Amino acid sequence: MDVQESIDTQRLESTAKELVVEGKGILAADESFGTIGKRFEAVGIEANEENRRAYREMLFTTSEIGEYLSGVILFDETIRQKASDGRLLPQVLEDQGIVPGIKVDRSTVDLPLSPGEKYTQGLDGLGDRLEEYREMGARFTKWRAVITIGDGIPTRACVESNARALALYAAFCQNAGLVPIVEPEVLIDGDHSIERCDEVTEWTLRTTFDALREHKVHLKGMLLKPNMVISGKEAPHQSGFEEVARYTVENLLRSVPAAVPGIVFLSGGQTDVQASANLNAMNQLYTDLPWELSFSYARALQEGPMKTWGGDAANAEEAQRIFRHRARMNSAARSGSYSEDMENEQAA
Ligand code: 5MM
Repeated sequence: MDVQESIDTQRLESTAKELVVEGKGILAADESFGTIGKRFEAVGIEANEENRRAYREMLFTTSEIGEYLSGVILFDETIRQKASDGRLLPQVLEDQGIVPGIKVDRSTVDLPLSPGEKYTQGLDGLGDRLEEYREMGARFTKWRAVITIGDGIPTRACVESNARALALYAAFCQNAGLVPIVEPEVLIDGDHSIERCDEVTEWTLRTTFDALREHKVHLKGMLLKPNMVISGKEAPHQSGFEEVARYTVENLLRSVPAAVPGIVFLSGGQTDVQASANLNAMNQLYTDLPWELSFSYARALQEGPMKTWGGDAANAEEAQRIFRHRARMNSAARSGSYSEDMENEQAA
């Protein structure tokens, strides 16, 4: 039997399309214990289970948020938690018209014998975990690989081992009827130029798609979550929106098959306004692309609301207003209709 006949390709394709529907994008709320702990600590929130639950309930119950978000990526703890009214958090999302998804990697470890490089683990037992998540209402998944630019790195060992893991993950997910979001992130950390980021991103994407094809992944039933092609955070020359947009889209045109329905960027340490402006520039400059260009931001959607909420229920309404505004800005960026004036509307 043809492998494509053994999986429900139609269901995968329609979920993938739903996630990149016009005007909507994805919220990544899948920070693991360590990551959310660091983000909470930075704004003075105590990292405990109740605060993580209350914070995510605050985000997910924001009114009108389903107009701007198609999906939310959850963490294992979150998919099992309930809102104050007793509904499970995935149900809260469904009630907002948002598709629940789940991060299924088990974070990065140091790549052995490769100083400065990471490998993402989590393939063992993945098939069983996917069955459980599907029963809990998840319809899509995410796995993040990390590629670091530095002196003599990335190595071929790092790029190829992570690409292989991403492809195996995607194959497991499609086999379980879940749409995989494949996230190979080339980090913004460092003083490298945009040209170096371009080169490493193309190598990473080409290697990842070679592996996806080898594992017979149905490209129409997956999404890609890449970094934008951008100057290193410490680079002396910082590229503007138009340069980032052109480098990124030209790179994707060379590296990503047209069969992939959508590309949902990570924000990777950009400011929230920068992430909106860069996405907007891409959609303004390029209007006839084979895939949708959308967002799957964590920090660039959450920075403002998390700081304002600060662990105090009294601030929830204001935090939700800021969150709704940020989601609306990125929704506008999807069609190239975002502008600085729109940012100022909030301040007024
Ligand atoms: C790169 O991180 C992903 C996108 O977030 P940004 O928009 O902030 O770059 C994000 O989904 C990330 O994978 C999660 O926050 C989980 O990270 P950890 O390291 O906790 O698994």
